[in-house]
Amino acid sequence: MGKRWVSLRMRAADREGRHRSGAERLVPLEHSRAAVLPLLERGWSALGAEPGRVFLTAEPIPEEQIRWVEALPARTVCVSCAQEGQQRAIEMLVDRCGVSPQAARSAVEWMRAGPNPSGGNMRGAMLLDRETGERLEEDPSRGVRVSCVDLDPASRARFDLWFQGGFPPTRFREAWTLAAKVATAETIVAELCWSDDPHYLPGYVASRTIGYVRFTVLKEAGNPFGGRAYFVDRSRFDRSALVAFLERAPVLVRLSDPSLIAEV
Ligand code: WAQ
Ligand code: MG
Repeated sequence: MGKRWVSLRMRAADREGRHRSGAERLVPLEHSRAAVLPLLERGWSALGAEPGRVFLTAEPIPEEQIRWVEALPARTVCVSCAQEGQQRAIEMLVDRCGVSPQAARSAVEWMRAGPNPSGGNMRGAMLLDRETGERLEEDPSRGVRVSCVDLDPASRARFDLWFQGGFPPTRFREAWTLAAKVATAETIVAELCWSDDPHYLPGYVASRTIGYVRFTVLKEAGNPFGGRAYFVDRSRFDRSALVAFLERAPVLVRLSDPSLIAEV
C-alpha cells in the first residue's frame, strides 16, 4: 500500500452561515495532527469576537489518486496604485491569455464591488466565459472552492530554505500553490485574484503560459472585497467535470527548481 495522505479543509462562518475564512491542505497522515492546529487558529481569528462556527473536515486520500504538477514560475510587477495594477492585469489577460477586454473588465468590476450577487464576498471563485464575461457558476453566491491541493513537503522545505523565512508572505505561497492546480485545468485559460482582506493589496494573474505574475497593488486600501475569477473556454467547458476536478482531485505541487521563484 502507498503512503497515506489527508485532505484537510477549514471553513469559518458567522452565525448566519456567511463565509468568513477558509483554508485547505493535503498532507501526509503523520503531519495531519500538527496541520489541524493552525487551521483551527485561523478559523477562530477570522471570527474574532463574533459568534460563529469553525468547520474542520479531514478525509484520507490514497497516494495512487494524487496527481503531481510542477509549480508555476513567479515574478512581481511593481505598480504604484490599484488603478495602474488593474489596468496592467487587464492588459496581461487580454494580450497574453486570450481573455476578451470585456470579460477582463467585468471580472475587475465584480471583484471591486463584491463578487457575490447577494452582496459581499464569495467562498469560492467565479467562473467567467473568457469571451463574454458571463458568469457560469451553478451557484454564484458560493462559487467554486478549490481544495485537495498543497505544496509537497519536500518542495515546501526547499521553498522555506530558499527564502529563509523572509519575503514572500504566506499568502503568496498559498495562492501560488492553489494557482498551480487551477492552471492544469485545460478549460481554464487564466485567472485573476486579489484578497478580500482590506489591508492586503497585492494580487495576481496566472496561467499555464505566463505563470504566476504578481502585481504589488491590485486593490484600493480599505476595500473589503476581493475574489478569484477563472476564465474558461466555453467551447470545451463541462461544468461538472471542471468543478469535480477543482474541488476534489488531489494534486501535489512540486517545486523542483527554486530559481522558478527567484524573481517574486
Ligand atoms: N478556491 C477558490 N476560490 C478561493 C479559494 C479557494 N481555495 N480561497 C479563496 N478563494 C476566493 C474567495 O472568493 C476569497 O474571497 C478570495 O478568493 C480571496 O481569498 O502576494 O489572500 O484568501 O502573491 O483573501 C493573492 C496575492 C492573495 C498573493 C490572495 O486570497 C501574493 C488571498 P484570499
Ligand atoms: Mg483566505
